[in-house]
Amino acid sequence: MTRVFSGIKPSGSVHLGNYLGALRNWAAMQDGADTVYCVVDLHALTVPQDPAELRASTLSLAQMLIAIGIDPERSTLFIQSHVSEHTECAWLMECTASFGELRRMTQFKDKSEKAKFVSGGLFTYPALQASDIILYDTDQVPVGEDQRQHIELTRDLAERFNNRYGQTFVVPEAVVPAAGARVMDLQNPENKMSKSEDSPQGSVSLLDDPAAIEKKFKRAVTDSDNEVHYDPATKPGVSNLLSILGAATGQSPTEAATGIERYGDLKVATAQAVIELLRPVQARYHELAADPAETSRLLAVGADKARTIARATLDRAHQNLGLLAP
Ligand code: ATP
Ligand code: LTN
Repeated sequence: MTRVFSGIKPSGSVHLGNYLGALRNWAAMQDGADTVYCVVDLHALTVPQDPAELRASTLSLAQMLIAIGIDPERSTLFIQSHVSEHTECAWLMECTASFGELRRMTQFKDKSEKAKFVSGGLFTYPALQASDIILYDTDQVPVGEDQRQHIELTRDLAERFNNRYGQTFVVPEAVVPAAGARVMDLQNPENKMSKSEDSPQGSVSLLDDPAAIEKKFKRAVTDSDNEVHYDPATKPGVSNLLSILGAATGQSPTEAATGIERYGDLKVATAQAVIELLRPVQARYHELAADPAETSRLLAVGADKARTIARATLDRAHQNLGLLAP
């Protein structure tokens, strides 16, 4: 059976880009594949975190994943720091990656240019991500467009390790959705919608209430030529709205434009589609948030399942590397 793995950071509130670009696909892939999903809390540590906030957002993100349809009975759902094999394997991947390769990662370049403090972890982050993936003999990794380069690196590292030490890791591939793979910020449509960027008006949280969603779409930045058509290069704002409307209603962005003539109508139609898309997710989330002990229990079961798989892979890697067995 195909093994699927993906991860998401507890670095802020989950937004529409996360949902359309990745999470919706995570839920859909449960039919017909063996799915493993992880809240990658260690990845959030590349920048300083407030301890109480990190703890709360890790639990709340796990509840959000269940709310969007990840079924802890069918999928293995766990928290990265509960399975220490991830950091152990990260060292093996750091020693497999070259300095030049890590330096070429665009996420590192973007984030390090903006940050006041650039941690070593921000640089080696893709080695930890590669470990997350290869520990589970992963075939497919559902992610948004921005993660393609990290999955390419993971493939290169797995292949290099296998060439040096013999067949050890499965070489994974990225699965990027046709629609919604890169949702842009509503205020700065040249930038992707992001959890950790400070752009509350540009980012639609999955927990925003209908009034807030409507307001954000009504204020979305467009352009001055008043023509509703899809052309991301010259009309980034309008094209982003069409992509969102299309992804929310199961159409291509061009199809979504049919019959809409005014920007105001496009904004209202997109807001309505998003409100309807999120309504059931929000209802389920609020139910789950009322019972944190049950979520913790489910996550402990998930961590046990994950550890069994990860340990076997790491033991195989140690053996092939020539590390002396204890
Ligand atoms: P941060 O802003 O803190 O880097 P993020 O919003 O990019 O966070 P992640 O936890 O890094 O979120 O990503 C979780 C998943 O969501 C990944 O698969 C990523 O590709 C996808 N994703 C993130 N932002 C977008 C976006 N704007 N459009 C589509 N997919 C996205
Ligand atoms: N780097 C990713 C999050 C992430 C991930 C993973 C995604 C960490 N480990 C493993 C897929 C598979 C991000 O910034 N979105």
